[in-house]
Amino acid sequence: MRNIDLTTVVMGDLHGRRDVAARALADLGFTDASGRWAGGSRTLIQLGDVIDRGPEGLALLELLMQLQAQARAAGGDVTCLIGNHESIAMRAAAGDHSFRMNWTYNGGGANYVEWLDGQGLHGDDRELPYPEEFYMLFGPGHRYGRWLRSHQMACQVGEYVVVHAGWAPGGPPSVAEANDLWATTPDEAPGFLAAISRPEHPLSDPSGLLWSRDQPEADIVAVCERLGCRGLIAGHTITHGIHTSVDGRLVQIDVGMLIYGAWAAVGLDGDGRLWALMEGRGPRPIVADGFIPLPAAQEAVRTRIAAELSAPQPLPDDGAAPARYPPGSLLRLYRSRDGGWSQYLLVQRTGSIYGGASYEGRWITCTATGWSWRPGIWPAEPIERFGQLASPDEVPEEITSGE
Ligand SMILES: [Mn+2]
Repeated sequence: MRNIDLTTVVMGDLHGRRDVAARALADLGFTDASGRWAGGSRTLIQLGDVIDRGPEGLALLELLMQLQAQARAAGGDVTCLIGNHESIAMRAAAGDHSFRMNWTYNGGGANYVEWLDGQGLHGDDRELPYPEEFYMLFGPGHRYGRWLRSHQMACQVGEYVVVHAGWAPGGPPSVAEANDLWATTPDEAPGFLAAISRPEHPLSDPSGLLWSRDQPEADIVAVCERLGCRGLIAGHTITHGIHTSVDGRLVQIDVGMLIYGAWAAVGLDGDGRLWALMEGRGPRPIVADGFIPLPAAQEAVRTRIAAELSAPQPLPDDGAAPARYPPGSLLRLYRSRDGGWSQYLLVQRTGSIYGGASYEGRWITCTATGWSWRPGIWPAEPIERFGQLASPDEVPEEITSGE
């Protein structure tokens, strides 16, 4: 890997795979045999989603914090961007119960288990909500939370803008503006929650920097023109390889390191040319739209997963009994310790989402202002893992029976 002089390397979603990250850093010459920064004046960019799902998200935070300090002392840098998973953790720390629930149902419990293990404790990540002390790891009073607040929303490298997920045409007009919006966001709740709840805030925009998926090509073209860049380098959506599209304007690098256990990244050489970097493979220049698959060992896994995703899902007919919770089941998905905020799902049918089974029905929320519901759909696996059958009298009858 060191035969090309790469001034900057961009790495995607690590999701708790400290093992994979450590191998990448060593293979790419960023660390020495003792794990210390050996990248000199080079820059490593991590584009978010360091925590959640995988087993060592907190250890990865520690590793990246240390490397960043060592890199800066050596004239290099480790630039970290916020991913949607970091944003969820910060919202959870700010006391947002909706996001405390959302976090668990999106892999946040892995950090909780890791945190318990670190103290020699055992626990069950289904014991919702977690202790306040755990959530506070990602608040402004803890060094993890403070460090996340020092991250950027996006950065520019050569002719490219690097961002976690994408960029809506109506989003911030520049990288600097996006970073300003984040830098001026108050640290403490409720100011934090009030600021990020504004529709223009990049932390929350569902089609924006942290959450965008499947952006139309015309939007990518418009955004690159607006930002004045050659293209976007982004992660967030697993592409099972490095995928370049829209005439080089979108380079997607979340290959799924969590699933495959192999690292991948892109690098820029001194002339601003982009290279695909993968574990066990020589660097390959990215010169045109196309797909660079993972090495052969991972390719077998990729083929299997692709086959599973494309296979017809053996779902029950609409209204038929799902695997575990039949229509009519009332599930309690989350309840705050004081009982003042809770979320239920009244199962009405099974369906399909993200290529897998799902539960559909009435999402019932109880807040300080009362009860409300909306239709919703969620993957079956986390519902079955974290949801618990509730007694019908936990929810007012007009909410479960009304039109
Ligand atoms: Mn993401």
